[in-house]
Amino acid sequence: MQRSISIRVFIPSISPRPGRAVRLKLPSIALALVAVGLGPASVMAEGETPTTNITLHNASGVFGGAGEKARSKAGQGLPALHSEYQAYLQRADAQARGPSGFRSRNFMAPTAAGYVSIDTAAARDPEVLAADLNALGLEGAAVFGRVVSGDLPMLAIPALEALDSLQFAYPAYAMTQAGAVTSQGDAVIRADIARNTFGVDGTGVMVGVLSNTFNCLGGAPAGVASGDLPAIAVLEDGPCGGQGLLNAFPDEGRALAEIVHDVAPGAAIAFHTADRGQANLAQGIVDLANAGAKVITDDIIYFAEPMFQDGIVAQAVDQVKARGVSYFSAAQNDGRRSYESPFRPSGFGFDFGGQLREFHDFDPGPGIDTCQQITVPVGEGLSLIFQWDQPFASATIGGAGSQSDMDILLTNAACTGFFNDRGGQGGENNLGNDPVEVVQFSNEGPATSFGLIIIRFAGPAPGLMKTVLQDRSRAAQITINEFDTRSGTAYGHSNAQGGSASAPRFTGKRPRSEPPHRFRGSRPFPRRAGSPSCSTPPGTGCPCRSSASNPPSWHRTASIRPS
Ligand SMILES: [Ca+2]
Ligand SMILES: [Ca+2]
Ligand SMILES: [Ca+2]
Repeated sequence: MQRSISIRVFIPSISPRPGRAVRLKLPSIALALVAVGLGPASVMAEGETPTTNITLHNASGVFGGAGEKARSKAGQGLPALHSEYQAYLQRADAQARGPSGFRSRNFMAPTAAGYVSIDTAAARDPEVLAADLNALGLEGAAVFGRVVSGDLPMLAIPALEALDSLQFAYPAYAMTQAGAVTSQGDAVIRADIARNTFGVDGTGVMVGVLSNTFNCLGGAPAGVASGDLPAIAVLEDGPCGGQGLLNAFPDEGRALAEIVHDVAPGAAIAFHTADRGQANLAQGIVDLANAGAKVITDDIIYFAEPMFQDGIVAQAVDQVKARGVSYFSAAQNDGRRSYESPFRPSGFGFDFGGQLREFHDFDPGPGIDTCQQITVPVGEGLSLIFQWDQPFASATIGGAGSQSDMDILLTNAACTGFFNDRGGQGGENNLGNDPVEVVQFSNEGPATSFGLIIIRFAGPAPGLMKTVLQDRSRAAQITINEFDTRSGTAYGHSNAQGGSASAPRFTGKRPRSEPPHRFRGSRPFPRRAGSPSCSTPPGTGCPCRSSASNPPSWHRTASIRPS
């Protein structure tokens, strides 16, 4: 059944300021009126009653029916994942292939053998939530602060709704940082020179490594035999055979360890998986420090880590830093694929439950443009993370969470129809939860031109909003065609107060998507430092420190793949 909701057009605040002309670009929704042929667009003055409705294709899938916005404890694609998995189990070939044969259309979904890695926030006591989730079959539960993470049977997703102990649950969307070059790390950071000059080789120091997995491909014994690896203490390995971005390249942990061994052949190495959610990564950082690691490195980002404050993983980094650990996290390769802006009222929006839900004006000038054009080539996957500068509920026990419900929605090029039936939309009810939305979309064609709209659905306008195109290599093919601010993309624990960001140094052929000047000398590879971040205790509000006042420490590394 397809339902739709009526979208009304308001123009309450477009009257020009004295002495200043308003250049009104064809507003997307006014365009929509014409495009869908539902009658003449009517532009109304403030106070008038809207009379013209338009219909957005399948909008009910994003917002629910009229009236209250749908609120589900399991969000960001978890219900869709459950439906997909159920449909798979009913297929004729599922019996033979088993749970491991399941492949979600959501290319980000962190699934493995019938389970999905989730991050959850407790409504009250995290230990009570952990017990409730364990009763639903959660594997590898980890508790850190307010967050409980682990691998949940996908069939148990509907049961989350009934848990009083649960505030919200999301898939633990994450990614490792892989490259195409094997271990040039030694020469790149000139460790060979340092060893000879200072007579050091890491003897007496333990290095902790966190990444997806260590020995799913089975190469560890050979690595030890060939001298590429020392004997490694594996505190916890990740699940093998996992799907999603995080496990696209298994055993990056072993690749990292091989580089560490090249650089510091005398150092002991310990590994802990960064899989199974943010709490497991945070706990793994602490566990490595407890095991004696004095230097810890990882190449993971969880997409829902806060951009504007220290989340639980960054808090774990800060914690071990205070104990004397040096922490290095890969800053990844997202260049400047980020849009940053305060919320600008456009005067346009739609009526939902009797209230105006206002669209963001992307045009910083006098014009108004509520539809940001983007190009997604056929076959490409879009994964867009959207956050705003309000407190994360998950960052602190008892925190109030987001005061506003902001949405980001992927539409057709004219911004008249949603694609929620083919991908994940950023339309969660965020009030009291984390201020984060994720858009996930695999373009099966034929269209390549799309639009993005940002909506202030409820609560005050954020002071700063930010999107990051967060995808390995594929994002280079996706272009933001207007109002692109090309802002910094390093966020999460690589931006923590206590950590240092590592950027891969380019050592091979230049990808055609990047201009040559970026690769001269020892410039860091594409990622630009300096997403804003909070300097105050999390949950108490979120004044941001700018990139200028928070210069990260940059360290060169090589790109990696396990040998
Ligand atoms: Ca404007
Ligand atoms: Ca536009
Ligand atoms: Ca929202």
